[in-house]
Amino acid sequence: MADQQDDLRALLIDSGEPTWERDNAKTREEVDRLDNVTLNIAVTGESGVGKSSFVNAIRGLKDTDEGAAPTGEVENSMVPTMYPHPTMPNVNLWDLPGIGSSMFKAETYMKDVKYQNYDFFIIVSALRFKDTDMMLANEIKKKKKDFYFVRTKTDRDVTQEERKGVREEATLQKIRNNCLDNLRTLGPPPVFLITSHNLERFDFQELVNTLERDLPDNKRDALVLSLPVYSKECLKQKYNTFKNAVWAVAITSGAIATAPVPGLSLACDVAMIVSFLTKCYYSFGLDDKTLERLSERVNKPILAMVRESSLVMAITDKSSLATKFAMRLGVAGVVESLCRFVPVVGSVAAAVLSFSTTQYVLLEEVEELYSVAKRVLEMAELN
Ligand SMILES: Nc1nc2c(ncn2[C@@H]2O[C@H](COP(=O)(O)OP(=O)(O)O)[C@@H](O)[C@H]2O)c(=O)[nH]1
Ligand SMILES: [Mg+2]
Repeated sequence: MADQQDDLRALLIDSGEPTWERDNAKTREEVDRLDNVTLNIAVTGESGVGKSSFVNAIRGLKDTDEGAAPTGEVENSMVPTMYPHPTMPNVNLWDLPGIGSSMFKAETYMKDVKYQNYDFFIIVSALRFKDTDMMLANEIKKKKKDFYFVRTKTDRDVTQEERKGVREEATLQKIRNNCLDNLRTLGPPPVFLITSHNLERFDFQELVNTLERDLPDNKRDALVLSLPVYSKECLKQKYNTFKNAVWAVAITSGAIATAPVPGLSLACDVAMIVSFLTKCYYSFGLDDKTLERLSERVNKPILAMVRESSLVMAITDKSSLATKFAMRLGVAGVVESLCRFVPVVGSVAAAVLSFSTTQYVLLEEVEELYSVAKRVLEMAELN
């Protein structure tokens, strides 16, 4: 990403406007992909294994929250239910019908659930490995789609085995080997032991890392930004994604500085910054709803601490955020207007100026949100 940024900068400085226009189209795509890419994740498996609980967990919701997938219910539908992400509407979780239900017909399941609509499948399994798990894995593979095998309710197994004096590591190893043995004919399949009741435990981070590696760039970013903040590592991944996107946002707003309308560049910069930072604020889990949920879960008063940050308060009240940035960028805006009087070289200089100002301001603000989010994790005692 840094190389890309340097290349674009060099192009800007050396080649003048025609190249600049072309590169701007490229960076525009980069900015758009944070907004416009859609990721559809299908969650499948037998009835009662914990599919709906998994869907809720990765949307950062408790089973009892408004909009959560109902859990502990008998499934009798053949229709996949879509659960859009509460704050990242481009990430959809699909709770597929349980394959243990009476309406299920093995031969038509994939067609009935419209398999072609999903980016990949998560097969959820619990307790014992079942024939249906294998059948599902085979069917998905036949359709040339990827699947990840998630063995959930691991917390229960660990507790039960501990009562018999078996250590956690040994229990995990036994479950893992059992899944791998059963799926062996499909090559080395990706198996992850998790509990939907606590994503920090076991292999959830490993699942995220694997998905990150497998997904194309645009889908990977959508996934990372949509996950709940359950650990420092996960927060850091989000922070890096935003930090890497800053140059694209800055360079796009820099292009607008070449427009021959005084004042336009400032207005566009501010709108873009407000939208970018608002996305960051939601992704870092700093909105009231998410914080209230976390406070309740860890039984600590976190919300008040977050409100001490003037940036967080400004984002909560969008109009004050716009004013804050209009003032900060205003000084640079004056210089941009002056540069425009010098043909070609002048407008390139204006673009570069706006690029660096915007980049500087954005990096500083993403950093502040990151530091607030880190303090939240510390208060919640999540590592
Ligand atoms: N201990 C524990 N219980 C779970 C876990 N995931 C789901 N459950 C429970 O298992 C039951 C069935 O879960 P549900 O998500 O409705 O299964 P579905 O039919 O596959 O959608 C519910 O009572 C859940 O609370 C988990 O990771 N750990
Ligand atoms: Mg369900």
